Parts: sequence; C-alpha cells; structure tokens
Amino acid sequence: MFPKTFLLILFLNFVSYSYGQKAKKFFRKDYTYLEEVKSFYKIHATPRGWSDAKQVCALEAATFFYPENDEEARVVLSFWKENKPKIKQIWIGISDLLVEGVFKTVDGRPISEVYTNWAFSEPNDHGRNEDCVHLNLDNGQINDFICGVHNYFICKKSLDTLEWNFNCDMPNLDYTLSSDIGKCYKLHTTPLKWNEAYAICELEQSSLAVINNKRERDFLVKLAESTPRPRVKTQYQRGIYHLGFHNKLNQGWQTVKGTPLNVENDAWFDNYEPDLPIDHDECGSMFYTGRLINTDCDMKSFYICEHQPDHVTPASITLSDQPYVGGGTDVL
Ligand code: FUC
Ligand code: CA
Ligand code: CA
Repeated sequence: MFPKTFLLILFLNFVSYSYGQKAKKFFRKDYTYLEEVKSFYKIHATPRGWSDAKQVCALEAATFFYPENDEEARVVLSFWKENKPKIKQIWIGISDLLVEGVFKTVDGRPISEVYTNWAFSEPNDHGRNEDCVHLNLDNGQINDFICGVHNYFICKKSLDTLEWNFNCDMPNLDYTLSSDIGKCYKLHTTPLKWNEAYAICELEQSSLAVINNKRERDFLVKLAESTPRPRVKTQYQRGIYHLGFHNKLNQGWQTVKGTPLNVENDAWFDNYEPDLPIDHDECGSMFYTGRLINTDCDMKSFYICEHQPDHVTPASITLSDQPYVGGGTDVL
C-alpha cells in the first residue's frame, strides 16, 4: 500500500510540476509566446545558410520554424511584421535535400501534411540547385531556393513539447545540478574549437565553465571521467576539456566573465607540452586531472558549459573565491 501511495504522490508531483511550467508559459527569455498558436518563437536577425539555421534552432532546444497550417502562417507573419517589417523573406524548416523533389520538414513530415502555399510554378529547382524553402513575408507564399544563401529565420518551441529542467531552471534536460556548488553543468563530447565551444554554450543559455575552487575542480574531474575512453590518439581524446578562460586579448589570462585569472601558481603550465606556452596557445582548458592548461584555440576538444540557475543562491561562491588555477597531476 505504502509504495503505491508513494508512487502516486511522485507521479502527481511530476504532473503538477510540468503543468506548473506550462501554466507559466515560459521557455526562454529570448522567445515570445503567441497564445493563438500556443507556441514560442524567436526571430533570428543574423542571416545564415539553411543548414546553419537548422542547427542553431536545435541548439536552442527548439525547432527550425515552418508553418504547420495557414493559421500559423498568418499569426507568425503578423508577429514578424510587428518586429522586423522590412525583411522580405525567411528560411523555413523545409527542404528536399535528402531526395530531390521530395520536400520534408526538419522533423521528417511530408510537406503535404503542413503548408503547401507554393508561389506560381514553384518548386522549380532552378539551375538544379534549389533544395531549401523560403517564405515570402509579404504574401505567405513559398519557393525553393539555394541553401547556401544567408537569410533570417525563426525558431519555434510548441507549448506541447515544452520540457523543464527544474533543478537547473532551464529547458535543456542535459544539464546536471551540483547542489554543492550551486551551478549546473553539461559536458559536451563533440569536439570543437574553443570559439565554437564558447558559441554553443551561449546558445544553451550558459557559458564555458570557470573553476572557482577545489570543490568545483573535483566535481568537473568527476564529470570528465564519464567521457568515452580514447580509441584514436588525437589531442582531445587525450583528455582535454575547453573551459571559460583565455588570453585572446593579450591582456593577461582572464575568465569569460572578464575577471582576471591568477596564473602565478607554478602548477599552471607544467608538464603538458615541453615547449608551452607559445604565442598562439591563448585558449583555456582543463586536463582530465583537473589541471588548467593553455591550448591552441584551433584545437578541437571536449568542453564543459555551466549555467547558473536563477533560483539557486550559489552558497559556495564567495567574493573571496578566485578562479582556481592549480592542482592535479598531469601524468599521461
Ligand atoms: C524563379 C525562382 C527561383 C529564383 C529565380 C530567380 O525561377 O523559382 O527560385 O528565385 O526565379
Ligand atoms: Ca531541389
Ligand atoms: Ca525556385
């Protein structure tokens, strides 16, 4: 009897939690909720090629917008006109990249199920080089066009599909809270250059992690232990993780938050590569042992993002905490 009641309580809690978040109608600060279509939208005013646009939406835990029907097209077009009236067209999440002539949405639906308001005699695969669909914002008609051309676009999240990471106060479920430290972290295992990693963390509403004390260092070392074992000997697989500090401005090592990093500690560069530091190695990373190292900014590496949940008071972060710069041993 007890376990059943217990399970029921757990279940009700879960339901009311998700319901609670949905009732708040909040996804991210940069998205606007439109009640008529029960979804959140963000206008991206940085023009991108179609594939990049698709990736950006995915990284924001959203979908590359396409109208699901005439009603949504109407509502979103008027939302656009209120905000960015001058733009003539945007990319939408429909293409025939996979099979020529077969147009599908980014989530795999045939175009016939959604929005087929083609302009006259479209799609025409003009120059045999048009696989991506754009939407004319004046008349709501669509046309196939060259995917590499840069256009504005919209990302969308429906209220239906909204999930919430309550511990971390964010929609991204991949972040884990360390209640000890008062921050949430995500370790990324697709190796990227430092700048790229920086940009991805930002899209996830977070930033490259900065280690403030030994406890946090230990936590990140544990997190790093969860990454797959090396199979090929490339740099990143030797256990390097990009973090949030650099000397790119040549004004001394500093964190991504602009605070100085104290590098007096002799543990700083030692034992990693005999000839370091050299000039272009101006990006900050962590060896899997927890030691901070400088790395070539172009080196692709795993990386760790951190997110500060709004409701958590970071008890362990005090004003006296300097970003941590030492510790660990680098034995390969
Ligand atoms: C029509 C369109 C093409 C392109 C060309 C200039 O042929 O179908 O997509 O815009 O005009
Ligand atoms: Ca085509
Ligand atoms: Ca066309």
